[in-house]
Amino acid sequence: MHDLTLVIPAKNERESLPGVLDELKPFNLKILIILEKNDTETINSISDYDCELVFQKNKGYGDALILGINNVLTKYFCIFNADGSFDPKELSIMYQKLTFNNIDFIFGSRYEKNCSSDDDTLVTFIGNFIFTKIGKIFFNLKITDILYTFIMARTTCAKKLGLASKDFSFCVELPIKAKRANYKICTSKSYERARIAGEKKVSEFKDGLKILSSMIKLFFNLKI
Ligand SMILES: Nc1nc2c(ncn2[C@@H]2O[C@H](COP(=O)(O)OP(=O)(O)OP(=O)(O)O)[C@@H](O)[C@H]2O)c(=O)[nH]1
Ligand SMILES: [Mg+2]
Repeated sequence: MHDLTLVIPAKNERESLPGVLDELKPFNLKILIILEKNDTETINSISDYDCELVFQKNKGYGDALILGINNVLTKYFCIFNADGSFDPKELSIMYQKLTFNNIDFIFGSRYEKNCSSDDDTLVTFIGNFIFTKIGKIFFNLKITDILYTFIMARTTCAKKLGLASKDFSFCVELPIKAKRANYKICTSKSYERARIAGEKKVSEFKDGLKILSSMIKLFFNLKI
């Protein structure tokens, strides 16, 4: 996986990120951590690790991911969380599927057969179900877990999507735009672990409303 870069957005993850990087060491991947310059606790917690830090000029999850993707120099990248919820063992399965079948975007899923999540709440489960259904009905998206955002992709394709969401609307903007651009999409089974420590950054209702509003704008081709 020499041509794969991990894009890791991080916000106040001093308790989790060092453990995530320890677990990733044997895979010897290029790693970009995208965070705010004033997040000194997270920055100090990883000062001994071999990874590149990319500092945000703005704030937000989507802002971090867009900046990260724009800084990727390898053929492929994968969005990877800083909280320990993604299992690095799944990377090689996704990578093989992506390269062998010439896929452009592969979306991890917690809701296919033999998949699960230790991190889901009832609200996130129901929210995700509804947003995934909206994706299917209104955007003809055949993915099974729209909000998970464990995505491995061909870098050139992602850079062409014109992604603009600064917030968690990124989770729906990317798959919708990838589908509209006719890229080759598939899913990969995943098991989401609980975050190692620290606080969840998603505010279920506030971010849920923002995501819904972005989906409506995307449906009507309005600027988000
Ligand atoms: N740079 C940056 N990273 C963020 C921001 N919000 C979230 N993240 C990171 O994005 C990843 C996903 O955020 P989480 O808080 O884990 O979201 P979640 O998986 O829905 O919530 P949990 O149930 O707590 O796992 C984590 O690595 C966060 O540190 C942000 O505003 N800026
Ligand atoms: Mg998480």
